[in-house]
Amino acid sequence: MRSIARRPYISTGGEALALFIGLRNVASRQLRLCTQCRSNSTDSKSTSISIDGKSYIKDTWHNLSPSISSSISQRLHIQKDHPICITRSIIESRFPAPTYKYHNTFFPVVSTHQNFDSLGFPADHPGRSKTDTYYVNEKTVLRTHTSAHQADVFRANESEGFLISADVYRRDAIDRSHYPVFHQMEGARMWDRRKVPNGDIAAAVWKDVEALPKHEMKVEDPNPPTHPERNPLQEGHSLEEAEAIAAHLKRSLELMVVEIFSHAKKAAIASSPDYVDEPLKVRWIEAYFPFTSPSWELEIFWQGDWLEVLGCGVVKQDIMEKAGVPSQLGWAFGIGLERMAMLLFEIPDIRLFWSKDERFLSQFRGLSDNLEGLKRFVPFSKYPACYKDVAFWLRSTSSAAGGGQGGGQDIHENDIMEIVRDIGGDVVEDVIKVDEFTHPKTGRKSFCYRINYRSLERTLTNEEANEFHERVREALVEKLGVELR
Ligand code: FA5
Ligand code: MG
Repeated sequence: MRSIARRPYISTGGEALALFIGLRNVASRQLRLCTQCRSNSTDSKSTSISIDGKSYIKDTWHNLSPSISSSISQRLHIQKDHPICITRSIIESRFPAPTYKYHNTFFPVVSTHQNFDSLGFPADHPGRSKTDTYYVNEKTVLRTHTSAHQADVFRANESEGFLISADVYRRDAIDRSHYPVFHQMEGARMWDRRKVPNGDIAAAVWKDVEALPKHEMKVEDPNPPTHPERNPLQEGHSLEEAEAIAAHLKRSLELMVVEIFSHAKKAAIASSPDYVDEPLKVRWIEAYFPFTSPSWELEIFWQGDWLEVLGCGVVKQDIMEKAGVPSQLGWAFGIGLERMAMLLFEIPDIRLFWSKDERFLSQFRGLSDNLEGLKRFVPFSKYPACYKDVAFWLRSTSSAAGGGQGGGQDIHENDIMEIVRDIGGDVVEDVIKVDEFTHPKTGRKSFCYRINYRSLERTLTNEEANEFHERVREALVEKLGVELR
């Protein structure tokens, strides 16, 4: 377990997905019960759904819960003075226009082609499963990452580089650094063989690396730039090209981290003048994505553990070819904006980003216009936790939390998480499996989950927690057919 994003996660389906496409942070998230569902509407009987004024036909693939539908399009990344918006603009400052063109308003509903096929996900890739992705219908999803727009922006070919910030959606488990709606920033930078002097990409990229500022931050990077099995060089790229592109990518992202932490340090000093700076620990690790090779993730040591903040790599050349720009080579990355904002402001819980509480929002007011006033977040209070367990038998043929392998009933842990989310909303802090048992004679499986009910805004009474918990128990029986113990 290398980061808080990698707590033990027992869904084998999820883990397979996670390891394969780099969506390794399959711990958890949950939903607020939204009070401002204006235009997005769905009900289980209706045959269509309206999302931000656009109508979509529902089919058997449709799996948007009412709470996820109602949370679409809040676009925290463009809400002035919101910490996600402030974090976005600090990162953008390291990727200046006109080299980088900014795209901040792409629509969240995309085709499965955009989200998966255009990026080379195989047809049977677990990332496409209904347990991990929100489907509007068979061919349409809520984007699970900003990479869904990569190919289109490469095809438009309007700039040497770009940044795409947007809300993204994933079905997942529940904890403090995961949420079913979060924000990512995609970045890319290309060099064109036909435009660089003598067609020498490596030389042109190194020249651009030299033009980037240097930094003093210590970075662990123990692996070679490419590795034949673990992190292969692409056919058609020379080692010199890949090394130069990797150097530009890593330096650019390290400078982004330095920028965030220089603001974080100023904020810490503004909050407590006797603050003692601790050296920042940052490391590159090898990764895998179907659309980059070689690939890496960047982790930052935070609050006693490694936190993964981004994935990146050298863009697969067939993506450029299919986008009609075969002579271009370059890099791409995808950053979790919540994660960076948590580091910047010391925000302890990802649910807070959705808070409408003045005690939260007022702490960031004015910052979009003047970053000088940036301070660390002051938690308003830590309200008591209320733990409740639910234990149940699966139907005898089922294989719970196994993504469906083993035959029989199809229960995936994400289905359990979604039931809890839909009932408890932001009152649930986390959900963990605390026990698993197979009956020695019947072979029947039993699970016990511990749900932590804790509001960020007030003390929850035991009666209220009991009421949520009772509804969770009933829904587990009704929707998953389990037998309570
Ligand atoms: C991706 O989504 C890739 N599209 C990133 C990428 C882009 C790779 C371009 C290569 C080239 P991943 O699933 O690891 O990768 O997510 C990227 C980041 O999003 C993570 O490092 C993390 O910071 C953030 N993230 C992922 N899941 C969650 C979540 N549930 N809640 C909050 N942040 C999350
Ligand atoms: Mg990842």
